Amino acid sequence: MRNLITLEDMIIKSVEDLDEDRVLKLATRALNSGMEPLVLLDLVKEGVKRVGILYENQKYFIADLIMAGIIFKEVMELERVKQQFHFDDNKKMGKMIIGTVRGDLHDIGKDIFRGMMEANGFETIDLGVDVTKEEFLKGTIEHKPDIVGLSGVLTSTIEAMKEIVDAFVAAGIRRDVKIILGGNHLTKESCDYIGADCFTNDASLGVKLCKKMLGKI
Ligand code: B12
Repeated sequence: MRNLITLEDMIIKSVEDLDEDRVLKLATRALNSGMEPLVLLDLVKEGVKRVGILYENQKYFIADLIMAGIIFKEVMELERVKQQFHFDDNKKMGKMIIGTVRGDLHDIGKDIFRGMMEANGFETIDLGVDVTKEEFLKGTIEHKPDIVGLSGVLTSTIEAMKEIVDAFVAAGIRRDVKIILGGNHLTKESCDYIGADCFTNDASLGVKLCKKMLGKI
């Protein structure tokens, strides 16, 4: 147990230090010794959160944020982590369309949530990043999803998310879909302001909320 705690701390610290090689070595060692991929991703998330704080405090710069993003994506590419996201080919839970909203290029959290939805039997359509209200409307009319997922981490995405929900209301399709928001900055108040059905900053909880909204649990 003592060793496991040490390994967890080392993973967080090596992400914080942006030591790419060490992160990948430690992550591989952790997975080989039985760590759940989702636990590993939470540790990496904690590490990049620290990178974000160092950036805010001007100890790190934009190149360091880029590096944190690269490291996160490399961990997501490790075979055992990828397997976590692709075990259910029988997509009958429902259909979701998802994207990171206008003005925001952060896609790591979106990709994790999309992967977890797929692993839980949802068919997903990913519109990518910096997605406008017009693109969400077009995609929704074309694919007829049960759920629309709006992702964003920048504070400014509150307005972009509201624009999208307002566009759905104006087009008369708001009641045809459930809308879930994801991002660390979201609160109950912002969710109510945006007019979505629910929000979360935890991808696992997001999957549960989607199942609940469709009456699958
Ligand atoms: C990596 C990173 C980047 C990378 C992104 C790479 C990529 N491909 O995504 C790059 C370098 C591009 C980047 C750019 C910028 N970034 Co940046 N970035 C980060 C950093 C360090 C990590 C983000 C991340 O991936 N976290 C890990 C993921 C797993 O967490 P997550 O996104 O929250 O996702 C989880 C949940 O929210 C949820 N979830 C996510 N989406 C969805 C969707 C649904 C539907 C559901 C249900 C759930 C869900 O599930 C996920 C797993 O649990 C954060 C720091 C931080 N604290 O997050 C800053 C941070 C987000 N960035 C920040 C800033 C300021 C910027 C820039 C403006 C910097 C600049 N001056 O250019 C630009 C903006 C570019 C743009 N237009 O988007 C600020 C945002 C401040 C704010 N309040 O708005 C942060 C918080 C750093 C800081 N502390 O200052 N960034």
